[in-house]
Amino acid sequence: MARLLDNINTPLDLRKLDRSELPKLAAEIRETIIDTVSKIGGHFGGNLGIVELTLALHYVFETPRDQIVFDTGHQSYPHKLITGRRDTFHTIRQHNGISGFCKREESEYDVFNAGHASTSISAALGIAVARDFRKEDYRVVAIIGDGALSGGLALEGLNQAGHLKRKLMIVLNDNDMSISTNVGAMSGYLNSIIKGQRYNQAKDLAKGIMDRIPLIGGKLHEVASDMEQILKHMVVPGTLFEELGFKYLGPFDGHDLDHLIDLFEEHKDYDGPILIHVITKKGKGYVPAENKPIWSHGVTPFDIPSGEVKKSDKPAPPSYTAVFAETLIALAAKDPKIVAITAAMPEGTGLDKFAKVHPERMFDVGIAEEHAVTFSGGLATQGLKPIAAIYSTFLQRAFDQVFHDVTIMDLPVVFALDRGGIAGADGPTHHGIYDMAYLRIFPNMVCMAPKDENELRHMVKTAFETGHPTSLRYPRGNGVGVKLDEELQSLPVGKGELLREGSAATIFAIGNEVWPSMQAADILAKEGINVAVVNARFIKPLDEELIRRFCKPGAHVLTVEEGSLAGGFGSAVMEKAQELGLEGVRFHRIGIPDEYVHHGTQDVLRAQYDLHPEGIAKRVRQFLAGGHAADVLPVAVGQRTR
Ligand SMILES: Cc1ncc(C[n+]2csc(CCOP(=O)(O)OP(=O)(O)O)c2C)c(N)n1
Repeated sequence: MARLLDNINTPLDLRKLDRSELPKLAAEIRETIIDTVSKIGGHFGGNLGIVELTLALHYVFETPRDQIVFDTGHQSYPHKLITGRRDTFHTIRQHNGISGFCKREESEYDVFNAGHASTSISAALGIAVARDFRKEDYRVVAIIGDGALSGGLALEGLNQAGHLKRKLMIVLNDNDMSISTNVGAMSGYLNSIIKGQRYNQAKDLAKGIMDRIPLIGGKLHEVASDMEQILKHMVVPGTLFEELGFKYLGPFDGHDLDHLIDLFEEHKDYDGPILIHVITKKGKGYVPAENKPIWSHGVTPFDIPSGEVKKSDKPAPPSYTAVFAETLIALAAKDPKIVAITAAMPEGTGLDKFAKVHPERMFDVGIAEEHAVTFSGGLATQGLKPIAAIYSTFLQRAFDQVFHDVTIMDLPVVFALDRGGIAGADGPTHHGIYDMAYLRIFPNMVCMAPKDENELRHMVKTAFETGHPTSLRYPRGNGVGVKLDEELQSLPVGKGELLREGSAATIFAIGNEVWPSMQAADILAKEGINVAVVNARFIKPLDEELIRRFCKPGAHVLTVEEGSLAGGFGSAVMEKAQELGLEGVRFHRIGIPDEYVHHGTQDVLRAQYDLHPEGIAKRVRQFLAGGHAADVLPVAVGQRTR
């Protein structure tokens, strides 16, 4: 049977449909998402939950003239399917395919790029204010999830929106889930609104009954209505948003297309800030996703009938995340002062496992990285040993808190930065490639990165012993497969490890680029080129002894890092050489140049930047042949890289 979806090239086509046809279209969209994501993975549950909402919005609002801003953007798949990306949908999150998030470069319907949470209200308010400046009259809608609403940025946006009173609609897509179950007082408040709805329904029923009592009914009703007003403010519904200056409507069933369309029709021209609260179900329409909403948030390929994840036949080494969590659990068993903090990522950081063993010592603060860091600072002032496990890219949110609330006071907070380096299919918003550059600049910081999962274990232990703010960054994915030492060791702070001697050149590598550098050295050795390889271990403090030893006049020194070249590890090595007065060294840095890294598999992207053994070997050859950019210190520190 012909699909309606096949004729929807833009929302204009959608608006030509009769309302009665929309449920069929919704079913086709769900089917397409399930089919595609089961094959190539991706964000899932949130997309299944937002199908009706997306259709109703595009049906009523005149997009792209009216502007719809999605928060985070991981739930934009239905939106993509009806805004010209149906035919490329199978490429979503694939190298050179369409993005898994909203992207202005991709479509005029993608109003604002995202990937990090809690931005939609601020962005939409900016758009609304610009519209008013230009005396135009289009409508602006922000869609935000209950998880994203826990972010400080969202609350800052609400605060100003309620104050400015511009024409702006916020649709709160409340599925009671962040990636994990949503946490915090705001989440509790939203739940109380939902319960309050039942309370209101009960009140309505009571009112109806009273109205039907002759004579005294009217009087009774007056009293009851006063009571209801008082109770309403005491107990609940929508009042927080109303106090903030919004008209609040809801909560409504976010899967009732007809009602959603009526609702948006009726209120689309409301002249002020309005918040419409809808309740949706994560995973709606696909039972395994409805039953396992945490799994369904972002999935790898799975079998559609059973919902079983497709496993690879090859046994894989444990993930860095798992090794981190197990090590932390072991350390915490011996040290009651260790407490762990996550910002809405208990599963992603492995702290869900920690929470099972030490529930009272794990704090999920919601999507609130800034708060997570300052909260950790507070814990540290009282002698606790906080470890904030935050993805490298999300810690960027808390740059000032690391500075102001931790490093200036030299508080021994540990930052465990998972997803350090190229993250893969989530693309530019999610690659953790700046942490070495943005953390090493702070006095008092110790920054390290393990070469493999075994070294990670020792670094977790070491991080608690430095007495300073300390970061350790490790990549997304499985470890190298090395043997894990039984005994945890304390590593000497600021000391690297010479892994291989060689006279032609020296590679200073950091973190997960150490073993690829060793493999590159193997490749080169077969060609008669012998290079030394140093596992730097520390980005800060650097091992001055090793730098002095290898940075001799005329020496060829390469640095390799899965991070930004600007300000990163290689820059640190060059700065140190200059500081030590080591002149005449020829440097070449391998890493991420001054551009955003697109999405794709980690392997493909690493190869693109010569961060794999063959790439490193190629660069060494080119460098030694003098055919590639090399800078001679201290004349210049800038360099071409590719
Ligand atoms: C700053 C930031 N921290 C963490 C994340 C990881 N993250 C992506 S989606 C998500 C949950 C969002 O929940 P919600 O807004 O309720 O949307 P839902 O998926 O439930 O529709 C989280 C924590 C992020 N994208 N950005």
